[in-house]
Amino acid sequence: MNNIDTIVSIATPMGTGAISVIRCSGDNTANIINTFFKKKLSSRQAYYVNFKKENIVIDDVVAIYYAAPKSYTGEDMLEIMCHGGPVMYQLIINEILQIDNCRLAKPGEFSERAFLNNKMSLLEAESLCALINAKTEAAALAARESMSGKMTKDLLGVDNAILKTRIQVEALLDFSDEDIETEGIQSISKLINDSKKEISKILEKLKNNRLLFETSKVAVIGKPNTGKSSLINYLTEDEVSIVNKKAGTTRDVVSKIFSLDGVPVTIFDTAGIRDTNDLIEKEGRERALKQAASANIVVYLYNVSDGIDQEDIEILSNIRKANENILVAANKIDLIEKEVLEKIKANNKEDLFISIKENINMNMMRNKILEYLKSAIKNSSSGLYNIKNIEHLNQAYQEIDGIQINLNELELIAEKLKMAQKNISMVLDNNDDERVLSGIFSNFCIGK
Ligand SMILES: Nc1nc2c(ncn2[C@@H]2O[C@H](COP(=O)(O)OP(=O)(O)OP(=O)(O)O)[C@@H](O)[C@H]2O)c(=O)[nH]1
Ligand SMILES: [Mg+2]
Repeated sequence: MNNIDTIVSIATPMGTGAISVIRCSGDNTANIINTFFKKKLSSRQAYYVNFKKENIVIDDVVAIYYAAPKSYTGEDMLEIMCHGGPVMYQLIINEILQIDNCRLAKPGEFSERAFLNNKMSLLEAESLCALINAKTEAAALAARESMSGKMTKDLLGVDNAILKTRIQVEALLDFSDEDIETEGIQSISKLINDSKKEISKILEKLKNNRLLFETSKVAVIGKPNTGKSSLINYLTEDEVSIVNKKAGTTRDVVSKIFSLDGVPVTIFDTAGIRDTNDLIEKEGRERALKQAASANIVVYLYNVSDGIDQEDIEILSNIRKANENILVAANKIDLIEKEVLEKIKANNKEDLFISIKENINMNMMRNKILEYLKSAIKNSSSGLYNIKNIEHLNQAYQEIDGIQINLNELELIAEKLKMAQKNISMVLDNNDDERVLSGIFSNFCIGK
């Protein structure tokens, strides 16, 4: 541990507040305590003390010393709670930085040290990162749960169960007694089914939670006057866009971030697409198509009274070239007779039929958007919910799912179980250098 810098950072948000917390971690912590408090602090006790530069009191503070290894980082640590405001904490930090080998911490460096000192698994560190970056309450709660190590525990449980199964399979390979074989195969079959169910449960949770940690993009596209701006206002419960009976109301792309049942979503309202000579409208149309290409999903609206015409088909095929995830919805169903609607529905079974104005089938709309988002993840989010983790677990599931329980296939069963375990260990692996080097810690905020 020698020659490692002692790192110093503000641990509370920048700006004004009643109290600021400064954190130090490293070998020189005791030196900092001696220099500025001129007394010994017992570990894990709060002291009300003066932070002094020579004999001048800079601030009266509460200080807690955490002796290694019983600290967040596993190193000697000190937390100083000084009076709030950037001037005071900066004064104190500047003084501490005068001590040998003390420097400012990089983002996430405390957690990185905690990880390197085996204080937390990479999975926990990643969950912590997800917690810090959570955009909605649901995201924060899900991150908190996985940070508590539950997911790690569940994964370790499956890993253990598969290992147990492998041992039974290997043992069976050495037997030729028929009774033992029948009993053994039954027991293996049960163990395999249990593991499959458990992996599937964890996988589902990962997929669901994953949506919470990235802001998905939804682009609303359609011809003029189909209700795009009305939909944005409805979903965001806000007057984001101007709604008007005049076609061509929206010219620019308007966006708003909101929580769709806890899932952070940025929704984009776009200009209605039609053939036009109006240069501003033309530009709006180009922007709308660009937005459709970069969104996770496109909601395509048409007016149910007009039906899907040639122009819609052309626009849709244009969008489809860049984005396959299109939820098509017919709006304004309040304007047509029930019997007519039933006929149109029968001919367009895939579409969703709604009335934004009269709030018909709008819950279905919200659920459909969420369902589409789940299967339309574009960018790889950070942390536990990384696409790679999902792929590894998926692979583990496939391996186990592919097992034929048969006495003549014991070697193949053992091999598939081994592969499943290998994939689970990729998610669990504490020493996954690639992930560490890819800078997961740099996504953390300063002071964490
Ligand atoms: N009857 C009925 N009218 C609706 C419904 N949804 C929207 N409208 C009306 O349709 C008109 C156009 O709505 P907007 O939301 O401005 O449509 P838009 O697609 O954004 O239009 P542009 O920006 O011009 O492309 C407004 O008068 C809305 O009140 C609906 O479900 N039923
Ligand atoms: Mg509009």
